[in-house]
Amino acid sequence: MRPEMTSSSPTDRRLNALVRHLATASPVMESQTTVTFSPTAGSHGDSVFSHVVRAPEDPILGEGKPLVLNVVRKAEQMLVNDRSRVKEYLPIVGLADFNKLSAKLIFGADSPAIRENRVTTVQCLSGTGSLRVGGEFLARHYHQRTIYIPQPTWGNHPKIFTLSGLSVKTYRYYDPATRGLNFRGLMEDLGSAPSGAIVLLHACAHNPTGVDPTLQQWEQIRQLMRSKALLPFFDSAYQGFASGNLDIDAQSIRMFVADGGECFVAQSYAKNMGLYGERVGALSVVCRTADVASRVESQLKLVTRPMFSNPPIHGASIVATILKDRNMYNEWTIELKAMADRIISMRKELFDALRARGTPGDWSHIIKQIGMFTFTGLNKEQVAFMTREYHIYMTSDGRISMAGLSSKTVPHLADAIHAAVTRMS
Ligand code: IK2
Repeated sequence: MRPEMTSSSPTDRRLNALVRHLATASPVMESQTTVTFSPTAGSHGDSVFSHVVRAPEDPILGEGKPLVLNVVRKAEQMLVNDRSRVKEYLPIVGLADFNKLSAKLIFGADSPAIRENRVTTVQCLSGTGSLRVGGEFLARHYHQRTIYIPQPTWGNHPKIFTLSGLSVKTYRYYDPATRGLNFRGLMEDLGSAPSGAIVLLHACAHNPTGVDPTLQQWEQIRQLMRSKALLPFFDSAYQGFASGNLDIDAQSIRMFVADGGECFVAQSYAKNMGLYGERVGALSVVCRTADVASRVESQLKLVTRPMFSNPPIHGASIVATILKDRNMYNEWTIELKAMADRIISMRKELFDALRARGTPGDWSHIIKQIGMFTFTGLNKEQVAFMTREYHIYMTSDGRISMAGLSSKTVPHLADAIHAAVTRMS
Protein backbone atom coordinates (compact mmCIF):
# COMPACT_ATOMS: atom_id res chain seq x y z
CA MET A 1 0.00 0.00 0.00
CA ARG A 2 1.35 3.38 -0.91
CA PRO A 3 1.83 5.78 2.09
CA GLU A 4 -0.74 8.32 0.84
CA MET A 5 -3.33 5.55 0.67
CA THR A 6 -3.43 4.85 4.43
CA SER A 7 -6.64 5.95 6.09
CA SER A 8 -4.78 7.88 8.77
CA SER A 9 -3.33 10.56 6.48
CA PRO A 10 -4.50 14.16 7.18
CA THR A 11 -6.31 14.24 3.86
CA ASP A 12 -8.23 11.07 4.65
CA ARG A 13 -9.07 12.29 8.15
CA ARG A 14 -10.52 15.48 6.63
CA LEU A 15 -12.52 13.47 4.07
CA ASN A 16 -13.86 11.10 6.70
CA ALA A 17 -14.91 14.04 8.83
CA LEU A 18 -16.68 15.53 5.83
CA VAL A 19 -18.48 12.25 5.14
CA ARG A 20 -19.54 11.99 8.84
CA HIS A 21 -20.77 15.56 8.70
CA LEU A 22 -22.80 14.91 5.58
CA ALA A 23 -24.24 11.71 7.07
CA THR A 24 -25.67 13.54 10.06
CA ALA A 25 -26.47 16.87 8.42
CA SER A 26 -28.22 15.66 5.30
CA PRO A 27 -31.99 15.27 5.65
CA VAL A 28 -31.95 12.37 3.19
CA MET A 29 -29.58 10.32 5.36
CA GLU A 30 -31.77 9.64 8.32
CA SER A 31 -30.11 6.56 9.72
CA GLN A 32 -27.16 6.78 12.06
CA THR A 33 -25.05 4.59 9.79
CA THR A 34 -21.55 5.91 9.75
CA VAL A 35 -20.14 6.13 6.24
CA THR A 36 -16.40 5.91 6.31
CA PHE A 37 -14.32 7.12 3.40
CA SER A 38 -11.83 4.52 2.42
CA PRO A 39 -9.53 5.38 -0.45
CA THR A 40 -8.60 1.73 -0.79
CA ALA A 41 -12.19 0.64 -1.39
CA GLY A 42 -12.43 -1.24 -4.63
CA SER A 43 -8.97 -2.68 -4.58
CA HIS A 44 -9.83 -5.53 -2.18
CA GLY A 45 -12.84 -7.16 -3.82
CA ASP A 46 -15.51 -4.72 -2.63
CA SER A 47 -16.09 -3.37 -6.13
CA VAL A 48 -19.66 -2.56 -6.98
CA PHE A 49 -19.08 -4.99 -9.85
CA SER A 50 -17.71 -7.85 -7.74
CA HIS A 51 -20.82 -9.92 -8.54
CA VAL A 52 -20.00 -9.83 -12.26
CA VAL A 53 -19.12 -13.31 -13.46
CA ARG A 54 -16.57 -13.87 -16.18
CA ALA A 55 -18.22 -14.35 -19.56
CA PRO A 56 -17.00 -17.21 -21.72
CA GLU A 57 -14.51 -16.33 -24.46
CA ASP A 58 -15.98 -16.02 -27.93
CA PRO A 59 -14.82 -19.22 -29.64
CA ILE A 60 -14.55 -17.64 -33.07
CA LEU A 61 -13.46 -14.05 -33.14
CA GLY A 62 -9.90 -13.01 -33.81
CA GLU A 63 -8.71 -16.15 -35.55
CA GLY A 64 -6.18 -15.23 -38.14
CA LYS A 65 -4.32 -12.73 -40.24
CA PRO A 66 -6.43 -12.13 -43.29
CA LEU A 67 -4.95 -10.93 -46.53
CA VAL A 68 -5.32 -7.27 -47.45
CA LEU A 69 -6.41 -7.14 -51.10
CA ASN A 70 -4.19 -5.19 -53.49
CA VAL A 71 -7.19 -3.28 -54.75
CA VAL A 72 -8.00 -2.26 -51.17
CA ARG A 73 -4.44 -1.00 -50.64
CA LYS A 74 -4.75 0.96 -53.89
CA ALA A 75 -8.07 2.51 -52.87
CA GLU A 76 -6.65 3.47 -49.47
CA GLN A 77 -3.68 5.13 -51.13
CA MET A 78 -6.01 7.14 -53.35
CA LEU A 79 -8.01 8.24 -50.33
CA VAL A 80 -4.89 9.28 -48.44
CA ASN A 81 -3.60 11.26 -51.43
CA ASP A 82 -6.87 13.12 -51.84
CA ARG A 83 -6.29 16.29 -49.79
CA SER A 84 -9.88 17.42 -50.30
CA ARG A 85 -11.12 14.64 -48.05
CA VAL A 86 -12.11 15.60 -44.53
CA LYS A 87 -13.17 13.72 -41.43
CA GLU A 88 -16.62 15.25 -41.14
CA TYR A 89 -19.42 13.04 -39.80
CA LEU A 90 -21.33 11.09 -42.41
CA PRO A 91 -25.08 11.56 -42.62
CA ILE A 92 -27.08 9.24 -40.33
CA VAL A 93 -27.72 6.82 -43.22
CA GLY A 94 -24.04 6.79 -44.19
CA LEU A 95 -22.14 7.48 -47.39
CA ALA A 96 -24.60 8.02 -50.26
CA ASP A 97 -22.36 6.50 -52.97
CA PHE A 98 -21.62 3.49 -50.82
CA ASN A 99 -25.32 2.85 -50.25
CA LYS A 100 -26.25 3.21 -53.90
CA LEU A 101 -23.41 0.98 -55.08
CA SER A 102 -24.05 -1.64 -52.40
CA ALA A 103 -27.69 -1.95 -53.48
CA LYS A 104 -26.56 -2.32 -57.10
CA LEU A 105 -24.05 -4.97 -56.12
CA ILE A 106 -26.53 -7.14 -54.30
CA PHE A 107 -29.70 -6.60 -56.37
CA GLY A 108 -28.02 -6.27 -59.78
CA ALA A 109 -27.32 -3.21 -61.91
CA ASP A 110 -30.61 -3.58 -63.79
CA SER A 111 -32.80 -4.24 -60.76
CA PRO A 112 -36.33 -2.85 -61.29
CA ALA A 113 -36.66 -2.37 -57.52
CA ILE A 114 -33.73 0.08 -57.59
CA ARG A 115 -34.98 1.81 -60.73
CA GLU A 116 -38.37 2.32 -59.12
CA ASN A 117 -36.78 3.71 -55.93
CA ARG A 118 -38.34 0.94 -53.88
CA VAL A 119 -35.09 0.14 -52.08
CA THR A 120 -33.74 1.99 -49.10
CA THR A 121 -30.16 1.28 -48.05
CA VAL A 122 -28.47 2.44 -44.88
CA GLN A 123 -24.81 1.96 -44.05
CA CYS A 124 -24.34 -0.05 -40.87
CA LEU A 125 -21.55 -1.62 -38.85
CA SER A 126 -20.77 -4.60 -41.06
CA GLY A 127 -23.12 -7.56 -41.32
CA THR A 128 -23.72 -7.81 -37.59
CA GLY A 129 -24.79 -4.18 -37.27
CA SER A 130 -27.02 -4.47 -40.34
CA LEU A 131 -28.80 -7.48 -38.86
CA ARG A 132 -29.27 -5.68 -35.56
CA VAL A 133 -30.65 -2.51 -37.14
CA GLY A 134 -33.03 -4.56 -39.28
CA GLY A 135 -34.10 -6.56 -36.22
CA GLU A 136 -34.81 -3.43 -34.17
CA PHE A 137 -36.77 -1.84 -36.98
CA LEU A 138 -38.91 -4.97 -37.32
CA ALA A 139 -39.49 -5.18 -33.56
CA ARG A 140 -40.81 -1.59 -33.66
CA HIS A 141 -42.75 -1.52 -36.90
CA TYR A 142 -43.71 -5.00 -38.04
CA HIS A 143 -46.83 -6.81 -36.95
CA GLN A 144 -45.06 -10.17 -36.43
CA ARG A 145 -42.32 -10.36 -33.82
CA THR A 146 -41.21 -13.92 -34.50
CA ILE A 147 -38.12 -14.63 -36.56
CA TYR A 148 -37.29 -18.15 -37.72
CA ILE A 149 -33.59 -18.90 -38.04
CA PRO A 150 -32.03 -22.06 -39.46
CA GLN A 151 -30.89 -24.85 -37.17
CA PRO A 152 -27.91 -24.62 -36.94
CA THR A 153 -26.88 -21.09 -37.78
CA TRP A 154 -24.14 -18.56 -37.05
CA GLY A 155 -23.93 -18.37 -33.25
CA ASN A 156 -24.55 -14.65 -33.11
CA HIS A 157 -27.95 -14.76 -34.86
CA PRO A 158 -30.11 -15.77 -31.89
CA LYS A 159 -28.46 -13.15 -29.66
CA ILE A 160 -28.72 -10.35 -32.22
CA PHE A 161 -32.41 -10.91 -32.83
CA THR A 162 -33.36 -11.55 -29.21
CA LEU A 163 -31.68 -8.30 -28.19
CA SER A 164 -33.43 -6.57 -31.08
CA GLY A 165 -36.71 -7.42 -29.38
CA LEU A 166 -37.77 -10.32 -31.60
CA SER A 167 -38.75 -13.77 -30.52
CA VAL A 168 -36.46 -16.38 -32.06
CA LYS A 169 -37.59 -19.79 -33.30
CA THR A 170 -35.77 -22.27 -35.49
CA TYR A 171 -36.51 -24.20 -38.66
CA ARG A 172 -34.81 -27.46 -39.61
CA TYR A 173 -31.95 -26.96 -42.03
CA TYR A 174 -29.16 -29.52 -41.76
CA ASP A 175 -29.39 -33.28 -41.93
CA PRO A 176 -26.47 -34.90 -40.07
CA ALA A 177 -27.17 -38.23 -41.79
CA THR A 178 -26.54 -36.87 -45.29
CA ARG A 179 -24.42 -33.92 -44.15
CA GLY A 180 -26.63 -31.98 -46.53
CA LEU A 181 -29.82 -29.94 -46.54
CA ASN A 182 -32.89 -31.22 -44.71
CA PHE A 183 -35.14 -29.76 -47.37
CA ARG A 184 -38.26 -31.62 -46.29
CA GLY A 185 -37.80 -30.48 -42.67
CA LEU A 186 -37.20 -26.90 -43.81
CA MET A 187 -40.36 -26.84 -45.93
CA GLU A 188 -42.44 -28.44 -43.17
CA ASP A 189 -41.25 -25.97 -40.56
CA LEU A 190 -41.74 -22.90 -42.74
CA GLY A 191 -45.07 -24.33 -43.84
CA SER A 192 -46.26 -24.42 -40.26
CA ALA A 193 -44.84 -21.01 -39.27
CA PRO A 194 -47.51 -18.40 -38.54
CA SER A 195 -48.45 -16.19 -41.46
CA GLY A 196 -46.26 -13.09 -41.68
CA ALA A 197 -43.39 -14.50 -39.59
CA ILE A 198 -39.89 -13.27 -40.43
CA VAL A 199 -37.49 -15.88 -41.85
CA LEU A 200 -33.74 -15.47 -41.76
CA LEU A 201 -32.08 -16.94 -44.86
CA HIS A 202 -28.35 -17.20 -45.54
CA ALA A 203 -28.03 -15.85 -49.07
CA CYS A 204 -25.15 -18.22 -49.85
CA ALA A 205 -22.40 -20.22 -48.13
CA HIS A 206 -24.49 -21.08 -45.10
CA ASN A 207 -22.51 -20.70 -41.89
CA PRO A 208 -21.64 -23.11 -40.26
CA THR A 209 -22.73 -25.95 -42.57
CA GLY A 210 -21.58 -24.79 -46.01
CA VAL A 211 -24.83 -26.31 -47.30
CA ASP A 212 -26.99 -24.18 -49.62
CA PRO A 213 -30.31 -24.98 -51.30
CA THR A 214 -30.17 -25.55 -55.06
CA LEU A 215 -31.81 -22.94 -57.29
CA GLN A 216 -34.83 -25.22 -57.70
CA GLN A 217 -35.11 -25.55 -53.93
CA TRP A 218 -34.78 -21.76 -53.53
CA GLU A 219 -37.68 -21.38 -55.94
CA GLN A 220 -39.81 -23.73 -53.86
CA ILE A 221 -38.85 -21.87 -50.70
CA ARG A 222 -39.77 -18.58 -52.36
CA GLN A 223 -43.16 -19.85 -53.47
CA LEU A 224 -43.95 -21.23 -50.04
CA MET A 225 -42.83 -18.05 -48.26
CA ARG A 226 -44.75 -15.75 -50.55
CA SER A 227 -47.89 -17.91 -50.30
CA LYS A 228 -47.76 -17.55 -46.51
CA ALA A 229 -46.63 -13.90 -46.53
CA LEU A 230 -43.46 -14.87 -44.64
CA LEU A 231 -41.00 -11.96 -44.65
CA PRO A 232 -37.52 -12.86 -45.96
CA PHE A 233 -34.54 -11.41 -44.12
CA PHE A 234 -31.40 -12.32 -46.06
CA ASP A 235 -28.00 -12.42 -44.43
CA SER A 236 -25.39 -11.93 -47.15
CA ALA A 237 -21.99 -12.23 -45.51
CA TYR A 238 -20.22 -14.05 -48.35
CA GLN A 239 -21.27 -12.59 -51.72
CA GLY A 240 -18.62 -13.65 -54.26
CA PHE A 241 -16.67 -15.50 -51.62
CA ALA A 242 -18.65 -18.71 -52.11
CA SER A 243 -18.66 -19.39 -55.85
CA GLY A 244 -16.16 -16.71 -56.84
CA ASN A 245 -18.91 -14.90 -58.74
CA LEU A 246 -20.80 -11.96 -57.25
CA ASP A 247 -23.93 -12.48 -59.35
CA ILE A 248 -24.21 -16.21 -58.73
CA ASP A 249 -23.94 -15.69 -54.97
CA ALA A 250 -26.75 -13.12 -55.07
CA GLN A 251 -29.16 -15.29 -57.06
CA SER A 252 -31.27 -16.37 -54.10
CA ILE A 253 -31.92 -12.75 -53.11
CA ARG A 254 -32.61 -11.64 -56.66
CA MET A 255 -35.26 -14.36 -57.06
CA PHE A 256 -37.17 -12.91 -54.14
CA VAL A 257 -36.80 -9.34 -55.37
CA ALA A 258 -37.90 -10.26 -58.90
CA ASP A 259 -41.38 -11.23 -57.70
CA GLY A 260 -42.04 -7.68 -56.55
CA GLY A 261 -42.37 -8.66 -52.90
CA GLU A 262 -40.67 -7.11 -49.90
CA CYS A 263 -37.51 -8.28 -48.14
CA PHE A 264 -34.61 -7.27 -45.91
CA VAL A 265 -30.96 -7.78 -46.80
CA ALA A 266 -27.95 -7.42 -44.49
CA GLN A 267 -24.69 -7.09 -46.45
CA SER A 268 -21.14 -7.45 -45.16
CA TYR A 269 -17.84 -6.53 -46.81
CA ALA A 270 -15.81 -8.30 -44.11
CA LYS A 271 -15.04 -11.39 -46.16
CA ASN A 272 -15.43 -10.47 -49.81
CA MET A 273 -13.28 -7.34 -49.54
CA GLY A 274 -11.29 -8.51 -46.53
CA LEU A 275 -12.44 -5.43 -44.61
CA TYR A 276 -13.11 -7.34 -41.37
CA GLY A 277 -12.03 -4.70 -38.88
CA GLU A 278 -13.30 -1.74 -40.87
CA ARG A 279 -16.86 -2.84 -40.07
CA VAL A 280 -18.44 -2.03 -43.42
CA GLY A 281 -21.92 -3.22 -44.26
CA ALA A 282 -25.38 -2.16 -45.30
CA LEU A 283 -29.00 -2.91 -44.59
CA SER A 284 -31.35 -2.72 -47.56
CA VAL A 285 -35.11 -2.91 -47.35
CA VAL A 286 -36.97 -3.63 -50.56
CA CYS A 287 -40.48 -2.21 -50.37
CA ARG A 288 -43.59 -2.30 -52.53
CA THR A 289 -43.49 1.40 -53.34
CA ALA A 290 -41.04 4.30 -53.31
CA ASP A 291 -43.20 6.10 -50.78
CA VAL A 292 -43.06 3.20 -48.29
CA ALA A 293 -39.29 2.92 -48.86
CA SER A 294 -38.77 6.55 -47.99
CA ARG A 295 -40.88 6.29 -44.83
CA VAL A 296 -39.00 3.12 -43.81
CA GLU A 297 -35.72 4.99 -44.26
CA SER A 298 -36.90 7.81 -42.02
CA GLN A 299 -37.59 5.26 -39.28
CA LEU A 300 -34.30 3.41 -39.82
CA LYS A 301 -32.60 6.70 -38.98
CA LEU A 302 -34.41 6.70 -35.67
CA VAL A 303 -32.96 3.27 -34.97
CA THR A 304 -29.35 4.07 -35.87
CA ARG A 305 -29.05 7.62 -34.52
CA PRO A 306 -29.21 6.64 -30.83
CA MET A 307 -27.28 3.41 -31.53
CA PHE A 308 -24.12 4.76 -33.19
CA SER A 309 -25.18 8.20 -34.42
CA ASN A 310 -23.68 7.77 -37.86
CA PRO A 311 -21.44 5.11 -39.39
CA PRO A 312 -17.65 5.27 -39.91
CA ILE A 313 -16.32 6.86 -43.08
CA HIS A 314 -13.11 5.07 -43.95
CA GLY A 315 -14.21 1.54 -44.84
CA ALA A 316 -17.26 2.75 -46.75
CA SER A 317 -15.03 5.11 -48.75
CA ILE A 318 -12.76 2.19 -49.69
CA VAL A 319 -15.75 0.19 -50.92
CA ALA A 320 -17.24 3.12 -52.83
CA THR A 321 -13.88 3.89 -54.46
CA ILE A 322 -13.59 0.31 -55.71
CA LEU A 323 -17.20 -0.16 -56.78
CA LYS A 324 -17.42 3.04 -58.80
CA ASP A 325 -14.26 2.57 -60.83
CA ARG A 326 -14.56 -0.02 -63.59
CA ASN A 327 -10.89 -1.05 -63.48
CA MET A 328 -10.75 -1.32 -59.73
CA TYR A 329 -14.02 -3.24 -59.71
CA ASN A 330 -12.59 -5.73 -62.22
CA GLU A 331 -9.42 -6.05 -60.20
CA TRP A 332 -11.51 -6.79 -57.13
CA THR A 333 -13.51 -9.52 -58.86
CA ILE A 334 -10.25 -11.19 -59.93
CA GLU A 335 -8.85 -11.13 -56.39
CA LEU A 336 -12.17 -12.30 -55.00
CA LYS A 337 -12.29 -15.22 -57.40
CA ALA A 338 -8.74 -16.16 -56.44
CA MET A 339 -9.76 -16.27 -52.75
CA ALA A 340 -12.84 -18.38 -53.50
CA ASP A 341 -10.89 -20.71 -55.81
CA ARG A 342 -8.22 -21.21 -53.20
CA ILE A 343 -10.86 -22.34 -50.72
CA ILE A 344 -12.40 -24.67 -53.29
CA SER A 345 -8.97 -26.20 -54.00
CA MET A 346 -8.34 -26.66 -50.25
CA ARG A 347 -11.57 -28.66 -50.11
CA LYS A 348 -10.36 -30.88 -52.92
CA GLU A 349 -6.94 -31.36 -51.31
CA LEU A 350 -8.45 -32.29 -47.95
CA PHE A 351 -10.90 -34.68 -49.57
CA ASP A 352 -8.10 -36.34 -51.57
CA ALA A 353 -5.88 -36.57 -48.49
CA LEU A 354 -8.60 -38.39 -46.52
CA ARG A 355 -9.26 -40.74 -49.39
CA ALA A 356 -5.54 -41.47 -49.69
CA ARG A 357 -5.46 -42.39 -46.00
CA GLY A 358 -8.51 -44.62 -46.34
CA THR A 359 -10.27 -42.67 -43.59
CA PRO A 360 -13.56 -44.46 -42.87
CA GLY A 361 -16.70 -42.61 -43.96
CA ASP A 362 -17.98 -40.65 -46.92
CA TRP A 363 -16.17 -37.33 -47.05
CA SER A 364 -17.74 -36.06 -50.26
CA HIS A 365 -19.55 -33.37 -48.26
CA ILE A 366 -16.19 -31.60 -48.00
CA ILE A 367 -16.29 -30.90 -51.73
CA LYS A 368 -20.07 -30.49 -51.93
CA GLN A 369 -20.25 -27.82 -49.25
CA ILE A 370 -19.48 -24.26 -50.24
CA GLY A 371 -17.89 -21.17 -48.75
CA MET A 372 -15.51 -20.52 -45.97
CA PHE A 373 -16.53 -23.36 -43.67
CA THR A 374 -16.68 -27.12 -43.76
CA PHE A 375 -19.03 -28.79 -41.36
CA THR A 376 -16.97 -31.94 -40.96
CA GLY A 377 -19.47 -34.03 -39.06
CA LEU A 378 -16.81 -34.72 -36.40
CA ASN A 379 -18.31 -35.00 -32.94
CA LYS A 380 -17.32 -33.09 -29.78
CA GLU A 381 -15.04 -35.86 -28.53
CA GLN A 382 -13.26 -36.11 -31.86
CA VAL A 383 -12.82 -32.32 -31.96
CA ALA A 384 -11.40 -32.35 -28.41
CA PHE A 385 -9.07 -35.21 -29.37
CA MET A 386 -7.75 -33.28 -32.37
CA THR A 387 -7.11 -30.21 -30.25
CA ARG A 388 -5.40 -32.23 -27.54
CA GLU A 389 -3.29 -34.49 -29.72
CA TYR A 390 -2.75 -32.43 -32.87
CA HIS A 391 -3.23 -28.83 -31.73
CA ILE A 392 -5.92 -28.28 -34.31
CA TYR A 393 -8.52 -25.75 -33.30
CA MET A 394 -12.09 -25.60 -34.59
CA THR A 395 -15.49 -24.92 -33.11
CA SER A 396 -16.83 -27.79 -31.01
CA ASP A 397 -19.56 -28.47 -33.58
CA GLY A 398 -16.83 -29.66 -35.97
CA ARG A 399 -16.68 -26.55 -38.16
CA ILE A 400 -13.38 -25.91 -39.90
CA SER A 401 -12.47 -22.58 -41.47
CA MET A 402 -11.13 -23.54 -44.91
CA ALA A 403 -9.65 -20.06 -45.28
CA GLY A 404 -7.14 -20.96 -42.58
CA LEU A 405 -5.83 -24.02 -44.48
CA SER A 406 -2.92 -24.28 -46.89
CA SER A 407 -1.41 -27.09 -48.95
CA LYS A 408 1.24 -27.32 -46.26
CA THR A 409 -1.23 -27.85 -43.41
CA VAL A 410 -3.71 -30.15 -45.18
CA PRO A 411 -1.69 -33.37 -44.50
CA HIS A 412 -1.52 -32.60 -40.77
CA LEU A 413 -5.26 -31.97 -40.67
CA ALA A 414 -5.97 -35.15 -42.62
CA ASP A 415 -3.76 -37.15 -40.22
CA ALA A 416 -5.66 -35.67 -37.28
CA ILE A 417 -9.09 -36.40 -38.77
CA HIS A 418 -7.99 -39.92 -39.66
CA ALA A 419 -6.76 -40.57 -36.11
CA ALA A 420 -9.87 -39.02 -34.55
CA VAL A 421 -12.22 -41.08 -36.69
CA THR A 422 -10.38 -44.38 -36.30
CA ARG A 423 -9.68 -44.05 -32.59
CA MET A 424 -12.66 -42.12 -31.25
CA SER A 425 -15.65 -43.53 -33.14
N1 IK2 B 1 -23.65 -13.48 -40.84
C1 IK2 B 1 -22.97 -14.61 -41.02
C2 IK2 B 1 -23.68 -15.82 -41.49
C3 IK2 B 1 -21.60 -14.63 -40.76
O1 IK2 B 1 -20.93 -15.77 -40.94
C4 IK2 B 1 -20.97 -13.47 -40.33
C5 IK2 B 1 -19.52 -13.46 -40.09
N2 IK2 B 1 -19.01 -14.43 -39.32
O2 IK2 B 1 -17.69 -14.33 -39.08
C6 IK2 B 1 -17.05 -15.46 -38.70
C7 IK2 B 1 -17.75 -16.09 -37.57
O3 IK2 B 1 -18.02 -15.36 -36.61
O4 IK2 B 1 -18.07 -17.26 -37.67
C8 IK2 B 1 -21.74 -12.30 -40.17
C9 IK2 B 1 -23.08 -12.35 -40.44
C10 IK2 B 1 -21.26 -10.97 -39.72
O5 IK2 B 1 -20.01 -10.63 -39.97
P1 IK2 B 1 -19.51 -9.11 -39.86
O6 IK2 B 1 -20.28 -8.45 -38.78
O7 IK2 B 1 -18.08 -9.26 -39.55
O8 IK2 B 1 -19.76 -8.51 -41.20
